[in-house]
Amino acid sequence: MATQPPRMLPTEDAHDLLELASELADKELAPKVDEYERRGEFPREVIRTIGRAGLLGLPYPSEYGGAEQPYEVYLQVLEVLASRWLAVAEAVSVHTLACYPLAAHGDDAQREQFLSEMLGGELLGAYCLSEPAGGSDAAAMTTRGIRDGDGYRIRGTKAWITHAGVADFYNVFCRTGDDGPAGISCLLVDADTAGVEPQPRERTMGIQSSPVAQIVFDDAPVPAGRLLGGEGRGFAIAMQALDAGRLGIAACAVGLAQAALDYAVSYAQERRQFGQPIIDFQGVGFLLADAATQISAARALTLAAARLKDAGLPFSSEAAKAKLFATDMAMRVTTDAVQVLGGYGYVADHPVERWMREAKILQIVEGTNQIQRVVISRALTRD
Ligand code: COS
Repeated sequence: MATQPPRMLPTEDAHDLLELASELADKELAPKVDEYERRGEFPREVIRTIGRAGLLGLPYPSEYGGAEQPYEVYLQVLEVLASRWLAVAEAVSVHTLACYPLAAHGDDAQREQFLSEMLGGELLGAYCLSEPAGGSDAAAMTTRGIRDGDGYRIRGTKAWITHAGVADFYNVFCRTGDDGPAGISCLLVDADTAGVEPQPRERTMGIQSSPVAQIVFDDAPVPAGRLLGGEGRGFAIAMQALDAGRLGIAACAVGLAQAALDYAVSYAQERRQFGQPIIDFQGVGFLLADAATQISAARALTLAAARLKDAGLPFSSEAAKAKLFATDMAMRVTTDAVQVLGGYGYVADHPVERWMREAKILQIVEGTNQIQRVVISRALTRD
């Protein structure tokens, strides 16, 4: 595509994976997105297909059915999926986030038991951190994991849970002690546990095919063997998972913006006013040039952060910068794409109005862009 620079991928394998993802996105995602979004139906079968194609466990160890790919490769696959169907790419990103606590902090027995099915997409995951009274101040959570015999009972309400009601397992961050972040633990909970009660779906502005709801935990019993990483380790696990997850959101933003640019460019080449294609007016051509530049910058920032992660170097602040920049960029680019189409951009006959609505959530999920600035500014003053 002329609107996109050539990709640099580290291996032949990565090239093949990206090709596979593009084919799958064209064949399985693009033809279905409108209908599923209109009906607000979660495409569970599509996610299974992505799993069977080996694209759900890309950054995880091959020992457990992952593809052991560098994060920079996983993110480029995510970008391609997002350019066809944001909700599906977000589902892959959230699932990848939900696999992190077990993959990185579970013991061998725990990994043995669940990880392969998670990475193969047979089990879909969700991540329960936020609560109705607070999402940004994650350490202020009040949901409790109360010691009960050999295990725990979870009591409280989690909010904004993507995949609520359709997930097979939930990572639940809850309070097993009173001492601030150090009192938080992470429990892996089966969705069909008694007392796990997904509430009615939120009526969202966009990505209607992605179910989001509160989950009430009404003394839900969880065996001690479902504690990941030890008591009191939950907050650090949650933050590490989010560092990586924020890069996933950045990649989704890049894919969404790329789709909007591609659409706006072809429209502007065809649409004629005053005797010429509107792209030949500098007002339109320069706007699209700025969009292309911003997309390239966001992609470069995202992949640079991923390469730090792949090299085992600290990347938290760079991930926050990528999430902040890429999602603000996607909001601007999708809004401009609507403007390029004029009145046609405002009606549902074209996808740009949907993309503009979808971009908004990316500025909010996995830490609002204000929280990204908190992470970045604190890093500026840290040794
Ligand atoms: N990786 C590992 N550990 C981390 C970490 C990270 N990225 N960030 C913080 N921690 C650790 C700290 O080192 C500290 O541990 P010690 O007390 O042992 O030193 C502990 O966690 C508490 O850290 P901090 O004091 O920075 O916590 P705060 O309560 O100030 O919160 C922010 C920090 C605001 C960054 C955090 O609450 C946050 O990210 N909020 C947004 C949550 C979010 O993204 N929600 C979206 C929900 S998922 S859709």
